[in-house]
Amino acid sequence: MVQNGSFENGANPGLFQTLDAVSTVITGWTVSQGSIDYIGALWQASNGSRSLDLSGGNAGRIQQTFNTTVGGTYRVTFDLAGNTFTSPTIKDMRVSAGGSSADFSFNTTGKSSSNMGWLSKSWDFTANSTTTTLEFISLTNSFAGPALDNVSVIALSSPPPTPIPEPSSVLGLLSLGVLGISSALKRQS
Ligand SMILES: [Ca+2]
Repeated sequence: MVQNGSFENGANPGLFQTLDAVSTVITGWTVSQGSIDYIGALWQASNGSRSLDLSGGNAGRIQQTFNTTVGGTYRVTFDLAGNTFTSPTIKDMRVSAGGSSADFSFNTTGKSSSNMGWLSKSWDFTANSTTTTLEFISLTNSFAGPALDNVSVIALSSPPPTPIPEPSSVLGLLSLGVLGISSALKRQS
């Protein structure tokens, strides 16, 4: 449901490129607040060859909007690590969609640019609109923030459909109708 969730498509960032709000350099995504770093060769991605540092020069935010079903439940999965070049050691971030959010953190102790220690995270939300904006927000106001890659969204369930009669009960109704007609015919005769 998410376009370019691995951030592989967009102008080549080289080592890395800092993108300020409101950048749309990364296909499908908008840097909507602060700044982020679009990471190329600077460190090991979890998927493909590009990823993000959600803190560019300061705490940044990226977002993407997609179609959803009101009342449907969705699972966001993503890979989380952190920029190991400088403090803080613990990188904090927030994921938000459908009017709710969850916070995640990553401890960079013992990690490096060639051993990022990417962890898979997931979070579920219920859509409250026919379009939903998914946001990843850095809570680390530094130039070394949480690292993000490999975002995907899947639908877990749709809201209950309008009840329709089961085939068996349709047959039941039909047979009742037949009985009604035949008894009416009997009464006539
Ligand atoms: Ca990637």
